[in-house]
Amino acid sequence: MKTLITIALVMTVGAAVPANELLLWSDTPAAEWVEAYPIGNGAFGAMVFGGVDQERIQFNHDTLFNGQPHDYVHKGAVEHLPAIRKLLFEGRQDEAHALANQEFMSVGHEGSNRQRAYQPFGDLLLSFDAFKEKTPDTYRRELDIDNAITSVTFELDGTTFHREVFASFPDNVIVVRLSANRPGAINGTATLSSPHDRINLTSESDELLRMTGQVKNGVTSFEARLQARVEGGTVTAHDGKLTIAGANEATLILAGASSFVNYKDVSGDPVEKNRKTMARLSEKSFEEMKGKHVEDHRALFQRVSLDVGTSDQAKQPTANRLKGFDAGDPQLVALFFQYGRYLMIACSRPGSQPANLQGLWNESTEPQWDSKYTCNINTEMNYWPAEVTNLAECHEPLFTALQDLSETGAHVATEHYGARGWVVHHNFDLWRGAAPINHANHGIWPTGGAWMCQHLWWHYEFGQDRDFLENTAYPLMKDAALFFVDSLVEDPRSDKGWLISGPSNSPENGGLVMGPTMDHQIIRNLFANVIEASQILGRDEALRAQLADMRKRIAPNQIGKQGQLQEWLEDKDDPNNKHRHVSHLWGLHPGNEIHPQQTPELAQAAKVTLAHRGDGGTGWSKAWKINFWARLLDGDHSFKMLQEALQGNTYPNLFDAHPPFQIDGNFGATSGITEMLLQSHLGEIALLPALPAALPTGSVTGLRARGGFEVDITWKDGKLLSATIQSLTETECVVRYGDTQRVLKMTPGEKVILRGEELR
Ligand code: FUC
Repeated sequence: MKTLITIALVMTVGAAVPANELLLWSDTPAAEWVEAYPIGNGAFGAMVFGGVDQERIQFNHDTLFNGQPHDYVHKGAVEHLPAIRKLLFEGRQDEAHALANQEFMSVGHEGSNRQRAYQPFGDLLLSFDAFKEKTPDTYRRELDIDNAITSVTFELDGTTFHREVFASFPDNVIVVRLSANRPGAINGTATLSSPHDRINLTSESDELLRMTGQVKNGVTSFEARLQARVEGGTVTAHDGKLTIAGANEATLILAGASSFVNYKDVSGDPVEKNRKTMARLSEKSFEEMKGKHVEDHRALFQRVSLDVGTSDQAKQPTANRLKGFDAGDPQLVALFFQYGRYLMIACSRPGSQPANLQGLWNESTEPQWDSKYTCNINTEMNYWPAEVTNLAECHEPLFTALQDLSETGAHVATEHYGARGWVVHHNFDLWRGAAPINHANHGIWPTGGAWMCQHLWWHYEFGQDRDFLENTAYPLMKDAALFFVDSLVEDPRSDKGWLISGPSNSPENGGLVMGPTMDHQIIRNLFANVIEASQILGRDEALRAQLADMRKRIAPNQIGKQGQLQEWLEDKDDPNNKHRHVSHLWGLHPGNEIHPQQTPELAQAAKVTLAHRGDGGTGWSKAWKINFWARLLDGDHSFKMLQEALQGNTYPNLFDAHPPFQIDGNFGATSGITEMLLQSHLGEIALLPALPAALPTGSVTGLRARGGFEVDITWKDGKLLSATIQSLTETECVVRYGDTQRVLKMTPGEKVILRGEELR
């Protein structure tokens, strides 16, 4: 046991945080996929099981989807739009569903109206025959999220074996290191497997194994390439395996690539890509690769620290802390918060695909909901923590996808709505399908693109990058707004002249309608952001005026007869409906139009709605409620939702359990914990706005606030001790703590330290 503790300490030396704080660990190998530990470099990643005699490293590449480049547009759908709206205005929803299902949905593969699914790549399997049927004397498996290395250490027959696995972004490979404290002790085989078609294993040399194939039910081809380097001993290739014998140490390097070039083109050469990747590493030692990997990861990860106290429970295997999680284990809050940041770095880096429903990690050829991109909550939730927890670069893959979607979505806007601009419905896939899918009773929801535009605006708000605003964000946001300029309609049933959205859905609740509240909140937000951006850039004055005029006429939030916020135009909410989506609270979070201080009546109505919906729900639903309650400035209820999520919707490897695994809940929780400590959506920086009693003392560094600020906060006994605010630009900001406000005038780079007493 002593050896193991020493190793754990040695491995975290040099980290900015105390040992063990940023570790997931277990005293057994993973029996299930959701016990394995995830690693990733944005595009290429794996789940590492840590078996003693059989190690399974199940790997993914984020470009492996089934299907092929495809335009999902339903030509001529627009002809039926007036009739669908008319049926809805007349209250004939069943007929509207029937007509829309027939005439308005995507035209997908072989007549289906569905999109395509994310796929696993394959397995790297290591076998150690000498360990078969033996029980090690000691065993420890870890995921150190501070250095992004997962490791296994065990003692067997007097020898200590150590395995480290990481996915390097700079080198674009997965690296496995096998070592032992006795020379010549490394003996075993390594092979590759895949569930796809035309799998072929070949060796070009004794050190190299290649696996080629083609995605089942798809056209994308791929290659995985495994190189073994041994120190002492030998490596030989035969029968589709690499055999290592009598080595002191061995390094396995795995590269993976596909023929995907972009959503319209799959003519790339994965063999050539891998050859280049490997060639670049030919002179690099394991230590060099590891050093570069750790440095790259920490450059992002260590920007933020969170300390809310230590827990005795950290001495327990991580999974044992979940069921009984409460205020007595504050360290798990920090670990879960940082785990979300770890996962973001691992599954979304510049050049990769955005984080899908499972981030990057998927072992099934038929994953739940195709493990694609559901943008009626899930995709956006994935990116809630990106800016505020100082991982702005990780946001980029979403923006690249939005560029694609603005192209496919423009075709949908024309063919389905006769409108300018672009539109995305509730899902997209690698082929950037943007038309409605599955069924009219949830698939026709035109505000997916508009919601994702909020992320473009946030990227500007937090980072103040005018170039990004001008060249990337504004053109996309403006065109997204144009879609609604052309497609909002005046409600003929009312004399109020309200503009409404539709046909649409309040996500997944109640079927096709005209004018769901959420749509209006999203569109108001989009219009406001386009107006502000156009002012900053000094552009499009006429459009700005038009958007401002239309914005005022969009149907407002309404409070219903039970005091609830209405989900629809009509006052028909069922107080017993526990539906997981609480879409009409979008304006509370992630929107900014409902707030206890600025719109107290609406905030009260939001509370009534949350009371009706209850504290249950899927993983992401609870995660959203952490954020909602923090925005309602009720830190204790927010913490309760975190407790619900950890106790009931978290797997042993801390993956969110929808169930099944869906990564949004991880990111939603990281965002929610941040919202307890810092909010900046109302033109002021609110310090500790929703601090729960369960976290009375702590500190956080490196969070970001809108307007271009970095913020550190320390607190004790539930009260602010100090806050450090650094400005990126020449600016003025308002800082709030409770009811007290302070105005700061700052120059670029200036740091202002505020003491708690000054703000009380
Ligand atoms: C939406 C949600 C489900 C699930 C799916 C991927 O449809 O309603 O709960 O998260 O997306």
